[in-house]
Amino acid sequence: MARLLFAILASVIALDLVLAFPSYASLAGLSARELDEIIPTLERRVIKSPPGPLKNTSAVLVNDHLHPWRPAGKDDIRGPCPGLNALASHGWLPRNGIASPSQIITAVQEGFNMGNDLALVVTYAAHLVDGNLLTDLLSIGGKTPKTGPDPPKPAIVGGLNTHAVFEGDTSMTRGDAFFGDNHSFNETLFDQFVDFSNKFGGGFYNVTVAQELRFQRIQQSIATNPQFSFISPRYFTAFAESIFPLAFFIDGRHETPFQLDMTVARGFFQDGRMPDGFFRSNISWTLDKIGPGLDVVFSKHPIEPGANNGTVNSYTLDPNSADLSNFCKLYTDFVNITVRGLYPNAKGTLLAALNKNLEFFFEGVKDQGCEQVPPFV
Ligand code: HEM
Ligand SMILES: *[C@@H]1O[C@H](CO)[C@@H](O)[C@H](O)[C@H]1NC(C)=O
Ligand SMILES: *[C@@H]1O[C@H](CO)[C@@H](O)[C@H](O)[C@H]1NC(C)=O
Ligand SMILES: *[C@@H]1O[C@H](CO)[C@@H](O)[C@H](O)[C@H]1NC(C)=O
Ligand SMILES: *[C@@H]1O[C@H](CO)[C@@H](O)[C@H](O)[C@H]1NC(C)=O
Ligand SMILES: *[C@@H]1O[C@H](CO)[C@@H](O)[C@H](O)[C@H]1NC(C)=O
Ligand SMILES: *[C@@H]1O[C@H](CO)[C@@H](O)[C@H](O)[C@H]1NC(C)=O
Ligand SMILES: CC(=O)N[C@H]1CO[C@H](CO)[C@@H](O)[C@@H]1O
Repeated sequence: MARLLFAILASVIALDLVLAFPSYASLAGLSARELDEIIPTLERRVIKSPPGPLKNTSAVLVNDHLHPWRPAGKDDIRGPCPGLNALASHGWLPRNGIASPSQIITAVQEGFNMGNDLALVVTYAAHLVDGNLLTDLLSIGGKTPKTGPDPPKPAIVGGLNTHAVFEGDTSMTRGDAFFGDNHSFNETLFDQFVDFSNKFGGGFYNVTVAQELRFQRIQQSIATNPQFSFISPRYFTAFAESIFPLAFFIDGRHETPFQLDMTVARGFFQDGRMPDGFFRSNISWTLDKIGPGLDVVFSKHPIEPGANNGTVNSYTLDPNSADLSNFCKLYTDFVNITVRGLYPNAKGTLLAALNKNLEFFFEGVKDQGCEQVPPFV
């Protein structure tokens, strides 16, 4: 009797999980049984191939009458990325913050002039770990709106959230996950961004500030976060995100490029808001254009991949992690270790969707001379 009751209870709980499963939540890390229960409830969508590069990469007005800023509504999702938050708050992405990879690639190209290869790499990397490969949807944030009964079940996490995979430590304006909130704009950290811009950039964020602030944030994480992790892929994205404000948040008609004004910076970081009359960059920021920027930020204070070992001030190098001198290892390890580790139980339609997305991800890196990892079987 007790067993029967238990079985009924267990299936009720499982049903709850299924009913509450949002269409954009990731299937990564689920057991074979959970996958069997959830997959049939999802409305599968045709996986669209990503768009190609922009035909015309000139600076154009992107804060235009079709794309006015509006604050996020109460059910709209926003997350740790000020670039994607801005695209959603200006309607270049669906304002609810849930989009397909193709929509994201179109939006980052048209809205900010991100190059096609960089857009493919970043978007599919995020989708493979944080998106739903069957519904072809990804949320740009971490919060799952309350669905189902009250009190809500523990939130099923969707969005840019898998810690140390994409979302990661040592952000400029967001705290480390160890301290609780890794998504929200943090005023104390932004004050430091301003201080450093005053001290090293004459009141602007420039390459010198990027170098010093990146190092400062790493030192702070080493000194305060016992679980600080700074290995690939986060290692790469942290350096890239130090350059992104200079590439993407500066008006494309600017006479003196690579100097970001503090009011403009606050608009983007805090509110996902482009300045009035904002023109996107007039440079198509491909991997080859952005890559040297990462090296420049690194070169001032070279610090190799590593992690604290459970106590603060214990940063230990990790020779197994890809570093800036080995971009293809970033790709290969991401596929062979990270993605494979998240989907040990993929079969059937999920396996097919996984391989299709891995193919699109490879499209982004193939010009870097990387060898394609064979499809999963
Ligand atoms: C193409 C798809 C993109 C994805 C999937 C993506 C994802 C992310 C994620 C997950 C983070 C948080 C990392 C962390 O701190 O934990 C982040 C940070 C950041 N992203 Fe994006 N991003 C994308 C495009 C962009 C674009 C187009 C811009 C600029 C217009 C941008 C600018 C930034 C900046 C500046 C940060 C650093 C925030 C900080 O350190 O405080 N991103 N992005
Ligand atoms: C590209 O777009 C810019 C800005 O809209 C425009 O002035 C220019 O004529 C376009 N170039 C071509 C070749 O269409
Ligand atoms: C913001 O970051 C500072 C410095 O890391 C931290 O002390 C503070 O608790 C954070 N504030 C919030 C609201 O999370
Ligand atoms: C950043 O600005 C400061 C102050 O004007 C200047 O000394 C420094 O050379 C600038 N850095 C770069 C890379 O231009
Ligand atoms: C972008 O605009 C700047 C400033 O007007 C100009 O010097 C530069 O040549 C332009 N770059 C491209 C690729 O059009
Ligand atoms: C962590 O690193 C510190 C400093 O290098 C060392 O003293 C400590 O023994 C290490 N702890 C572990 C658990 O490895
Ligand atoms: C990645 O995994 C595939 C399949 O297991 C294997 O053939 C390949 O050698 C691996 N590549 C690397 C660089 O580890
Ligand atoms: C890994 C981790 O701690 N993720 C957290 C990041 O911040 C969001 C929003 O506060 C949380 O929901 C996640 O759990």
